[in-house]
Amino acid sequence: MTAFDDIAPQLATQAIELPSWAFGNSGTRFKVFPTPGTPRTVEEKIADAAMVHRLTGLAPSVALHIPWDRVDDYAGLARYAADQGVAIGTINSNTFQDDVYKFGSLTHTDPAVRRKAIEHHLECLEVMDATGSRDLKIWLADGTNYAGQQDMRGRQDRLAESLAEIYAQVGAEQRLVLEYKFFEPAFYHTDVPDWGTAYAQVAALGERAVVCLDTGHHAPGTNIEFIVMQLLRLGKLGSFDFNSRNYADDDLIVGAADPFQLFRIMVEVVRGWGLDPASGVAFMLDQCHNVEEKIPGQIRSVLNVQEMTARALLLDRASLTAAQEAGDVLGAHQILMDAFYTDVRPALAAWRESRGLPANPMAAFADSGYQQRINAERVGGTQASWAS
Ligand code: LRH
Ligand code: MN
Ligand code: MN
Repeated sequence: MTAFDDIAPQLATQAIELPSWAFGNSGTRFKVFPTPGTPRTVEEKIADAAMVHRLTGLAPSVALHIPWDRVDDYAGLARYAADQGVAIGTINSNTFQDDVYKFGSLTHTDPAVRRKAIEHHLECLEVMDATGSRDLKIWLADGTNYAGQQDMRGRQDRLAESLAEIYAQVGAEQRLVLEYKFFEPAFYHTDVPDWGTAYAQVAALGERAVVCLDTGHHAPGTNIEFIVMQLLRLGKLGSFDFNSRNYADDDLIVGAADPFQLFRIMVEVVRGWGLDPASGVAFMLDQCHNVEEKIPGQIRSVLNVQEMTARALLLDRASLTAAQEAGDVLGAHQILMDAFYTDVRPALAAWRESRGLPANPMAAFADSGYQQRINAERVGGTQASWAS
């Protein structure tokens, strides 16, 4: 078995991006439970994210969602973030809550609607120029509810044209990241439902167009680690939106519903050199904390990813390969499970301390008084505009 000291250098480079919207109030379509201390501004969301980073050393950047996080001065916002010790990360576009997009955005039959949607993405690119962000992430709610409602082929063609127009404006150091999801809000067909469609669309664009894999966006039973392997193999895994799901796009804490699945995903990430910063793979959370406290929810999430990454790095690859090549089915499986069942928590706690971080970031947050302070200071926090 590989020793913890051998994997520590790789763990030290791990970075997990936090979504600004995880800090806002959110809920289901039945109820949004407000919580004390909820950020009222994007600056306050960034301050909360920075607290997660201070306690874990794992979360050096924050993803924004436009227009939820729209401000007048993005360069100023980036400076504010830097002062807090974090950077602005991925910029997420949003064409899923305006009336005009009822029948689609980049796929719409009406050129005027497509134009509006394209312009929105160009605005996001301007935000990225001002904040120094690398990635423009696009998730589309586009789709239909009834067979025959629309011409699926035409929509796919218009999507390709719209994306090409956006991609033409993506800077040399920037990337376009296309996220897929198999259903919701559309329930008959979705225009970017799966990794194959996302791959086909980004492959047609060029090198700086890649795919985002949101772990909650697959049908039950899907072998997600296979998709991870394939996209890494094709050089097209741009990013993860990590979360947990029991049913559909639940957006629960990553590693909570199925820790073994997160382990299997991280095993394929390691196997495909996706942890190497040169791979360009961005590890992000895309979660909502509806009933639990939000900052501890984010701390728990990044720690879950770190723990499963450590276990995946501890996998004895040489023995696994030998067992695989010898046709030793149960031996190979056992080697994988040995890594999965390794309790890395004590080693991680000691390692954190050796790096000047709290051994137990959850306890450190509880002891910090931060939550009490923001509860007193922030009155009238806003709801994240996205409820599921
Ligand atoms: C869509 C999605 C996408 C959005 C986010 C709020 O379900 O996963 O990433 O940007 O939720
Ligand atoms: Mn997502
Ligand atoms: Mn989602």
